[in-house]
Amino acid sequence: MKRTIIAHIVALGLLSQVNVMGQDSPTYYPKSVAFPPNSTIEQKMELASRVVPSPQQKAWQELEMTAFLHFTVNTFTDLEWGHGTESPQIFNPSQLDAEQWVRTLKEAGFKMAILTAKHHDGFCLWPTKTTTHSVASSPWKGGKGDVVRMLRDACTKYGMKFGVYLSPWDRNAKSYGDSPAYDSYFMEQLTELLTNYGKVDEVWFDGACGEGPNGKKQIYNWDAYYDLIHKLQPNAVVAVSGEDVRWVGNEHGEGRTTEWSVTPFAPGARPEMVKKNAALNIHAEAKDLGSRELLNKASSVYWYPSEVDVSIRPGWFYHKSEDSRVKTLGQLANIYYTSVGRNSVLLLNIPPDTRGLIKEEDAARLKEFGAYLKQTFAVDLMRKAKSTNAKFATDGNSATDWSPSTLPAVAEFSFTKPAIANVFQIQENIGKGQRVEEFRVEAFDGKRWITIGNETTIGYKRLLQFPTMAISKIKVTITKARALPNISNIGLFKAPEIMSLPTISRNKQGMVSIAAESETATVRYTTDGSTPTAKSPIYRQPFSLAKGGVVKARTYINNGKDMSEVVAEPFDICSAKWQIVFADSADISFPASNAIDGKSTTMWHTPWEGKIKQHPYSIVVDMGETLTLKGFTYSPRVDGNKSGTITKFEFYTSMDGATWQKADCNGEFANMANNTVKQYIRFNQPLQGKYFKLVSLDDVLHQGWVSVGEIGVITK
Ligand code: FUL
Repeated sequence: MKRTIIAHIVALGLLSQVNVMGQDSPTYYPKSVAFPPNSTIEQKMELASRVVPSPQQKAWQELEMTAFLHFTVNTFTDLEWGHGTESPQIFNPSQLDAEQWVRTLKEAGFKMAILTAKHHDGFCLWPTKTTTHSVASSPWKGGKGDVVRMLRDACTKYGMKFGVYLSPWDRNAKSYGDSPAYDSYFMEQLTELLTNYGKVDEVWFDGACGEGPNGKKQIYNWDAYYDLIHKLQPNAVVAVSGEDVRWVGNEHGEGRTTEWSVTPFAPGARPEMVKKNAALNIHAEAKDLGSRELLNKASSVYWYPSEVDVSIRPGWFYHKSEDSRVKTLGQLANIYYTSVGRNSVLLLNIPPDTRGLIKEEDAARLKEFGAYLKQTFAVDLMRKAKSTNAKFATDGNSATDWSPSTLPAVAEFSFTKPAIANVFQIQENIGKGQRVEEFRVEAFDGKRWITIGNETTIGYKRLLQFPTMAISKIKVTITKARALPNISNIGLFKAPEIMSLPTISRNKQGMVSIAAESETATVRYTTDGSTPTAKSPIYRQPFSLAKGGVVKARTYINNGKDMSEVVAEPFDICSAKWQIVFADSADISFPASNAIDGKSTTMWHTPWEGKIKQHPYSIVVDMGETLTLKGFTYSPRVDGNKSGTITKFEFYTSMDGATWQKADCNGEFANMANNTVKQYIRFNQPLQGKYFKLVSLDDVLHQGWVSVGEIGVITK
């Protein structure tokens, strides 16, 4: 409250200063500002433009790349969320080497390592005095080990920043749910971590809790937690359920294209902040966290920057079954552009395995990723550019420190020798706030101006990828800002192009999309069965193929010099006219309609908890027209989990949905246990029907229930 009153007074003072003097005042608001009552939107924008990061938030932002290490009993039980009942006996890494973790991370360019000192299962990776549920009760190093200490020492040795993840939700602690008792247990754990291990740079409080409506209800004393951290580690940032660093809102590695660090989204988990956000109807996942409309409704804004947390594998913890699903270089590069390149800090998780080592596959990929970044950003081509408009840079000839005095503001540069580039970089001086709301980048290829980006926010860093081109002039126009902006850097780079296979998909309406992992690659395709060549059409936007056909595509990089293999995707009739007539049952999150929605990532899943019915399960689809079926297709779920995947089945068609003919075919999806891929089942005799019915008889894990990614028909 005290802080709010002071901010009001300061804010009013600033407003009169600006009005009277009509000039730029150097007043800044570290972390937040409250708007005086009845402020106009212009006054709010002016104040918001002067909110700046705390010194630790600024230092954190400049790290750009940080790493997560998810490691605990889950590593040994193959689970993502432990139950809290695991025996400490199972924790026994055979070769744990925290120096291997830190060396691997450092070589790839990471600046901080954050360890799950305690995940939701409550097992502590350090010999805490608060519980016996820790490494001290494990056989590892005869109960004398301390993973936190080993990581701390390795970080010190290699000059890496160090952070701790301590899960507030604790499935093991007896006191969990008895709020004051658990608060003191939790704070004792925090105290140990924040006093016995030297400097801690980030404290990560997860917001997750899976207790459900009948679970334990713990009311956390956030005020006390935050105070304790400020006292013990005043330079640490507190993330997610903390007041310094905001969760981006997803776990797949994607920051918003419009990503505001100055936002009405109130930081942390204190009840008054939660209330403020509820009143504005905003949450971490909200699309808009900084528009003028939102600011107009808000009473304060905060410096609350985004952190993008994502795992290098599908899961957060190590699972042997995911060794072949380590993200590709193309995927990691994309994550970099959509996190660091979108005004966020990347927090990439690399989970150590049961040996206590970063697995060879992950280490090799990190090495490639580090080399890719090094090569990309080694030479800033902008250093060779000349500014062609005097109004631009302060030293007349560089791409740094541009503080225009009016808007729109244009900065134009020319190159004596064309610059071959595919990545554009722009940064605001966040020491003076985040201000730009709209900007445009155009490049002259010797013949015409080509728009590289028509974008919104910049913030600490914005990267734009574009197909490799020879640039003789480049122009940046800032069209809209909360206040006159301060650009600290403009850069231009040539990233090595990454070869990747195209992925071809078709939606329910029959529109085909083709994607390459790398935005700088060119995709060429055919629909007539021929092999795509350098003369085939370039894929630019989705096209219709409702009645089916074969799409063949390949990617080209390095100006067409290198090409990928051909990927072919056969499509039959699309499911635009289809409707579910009947499905035995479905979990509320996995409705039967997901089986015919054209999306392989969604699924129909029948209930799996409590007393459930066993096979057969059936699903009946009305195709909206009479077709002659030569077979059908079954796509299993694609999330890596095989549960519910059908192995034995029957298939029927019907003209009226009442009398059914059974298809004459092999009733087994073969080898599903080892290779869960799309199945093409052909009938010995074609069958007519307006309806079809798939009946399950068994599933791969013999659990008795069913999951279906997608069902299709074969008419060709
Ligand atoms: C989530 C947790 O539930 C996951 O297990 C993981 O730790 C991730 C970083 O946060 O909310």
